[in-house]
Amino acid sequence: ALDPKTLTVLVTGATSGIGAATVRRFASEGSKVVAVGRREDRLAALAAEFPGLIHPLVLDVRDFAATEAAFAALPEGFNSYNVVCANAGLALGLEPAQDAKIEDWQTMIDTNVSGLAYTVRAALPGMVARKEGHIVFTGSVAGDYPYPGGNVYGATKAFVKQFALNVWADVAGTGVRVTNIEPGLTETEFSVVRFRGDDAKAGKVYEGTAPMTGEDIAEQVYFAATLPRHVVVLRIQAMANQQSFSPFSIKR
Ligand code: NDP
Ligand code: 8X3
Repeated sequence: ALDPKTLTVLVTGATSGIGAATVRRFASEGSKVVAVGRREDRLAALAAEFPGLIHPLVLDVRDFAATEAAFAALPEGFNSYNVVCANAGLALGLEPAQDAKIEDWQTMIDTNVSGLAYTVRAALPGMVARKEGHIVFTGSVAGDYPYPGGNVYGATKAFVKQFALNVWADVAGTGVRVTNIEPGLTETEFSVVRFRGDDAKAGKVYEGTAPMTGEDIAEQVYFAATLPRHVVVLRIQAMANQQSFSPFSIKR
């Protein structure tokens, strides 16, 4: 396996959930981490946990010009990142398509599709030039399996899945690797965001079951990113032990 101390990991969506756990997983092994998110106070608190190892980067991934400029301006010691976790994303609402708010759809597309593509486009040339890198996407089981109310959210994650494979088609042989991590039920701030701060409603999603945690997913990211360089895991899909599929529904 790769020595984690040789890794510089850029993580988008580092202020919470899977991204924050990923930052901690790598930093606790001595990797350097560029931690990206919009909430500055969260990034500062995270950086204080691992003095000298974390570079906080306040950034909205929906802004390509800002993303490209910020990555190009990273300081010595953090500018030769060789793992990029394109993780920032969100679901908004669970209404059927005919009732969903168009603003919510726009925000999900802007973040999960455009923002993710911007992150890759801004980070990729440097890694290809350095002949060493790894893009680890956070997709979702929602990119494979439909569910009522999943409409645009699931479609953005289907984009992530195909985009990951298409990026791999381009970078195979350059020294850059690609992995799409596709989690199922994971308790983070995901549902609080989806239900606009309604903690009780968010809590019900995980009630009476044992969801995965951000740490569980970070472990999968860490596994894929520390494999020897001749190994590429293209996809990892994981569900909570008590999660499965629904049968087809027949309307009568
Ligand atoms: P959280 O809400 O806990 O974390 C989401 C992160 O994304 C936050 O750090 C947030 O930071 C960041 N983010 C959102 N919008 C932007 C933006 N415009 N610019 C920069 N950062 C942004 O949820 P999760 O940890 O669960 O979500 C992480 C990823 O995992 C998402 O892509 C999600 O779709 C995916 N996922 C989650 C699953 C789950 O069940 N929890 C299952 C499968 C996939 P800030 O607000 O500070 O900018
Ligand atoms: C998040 C998982 O099943 O809530 O991507 O859509 S799910």
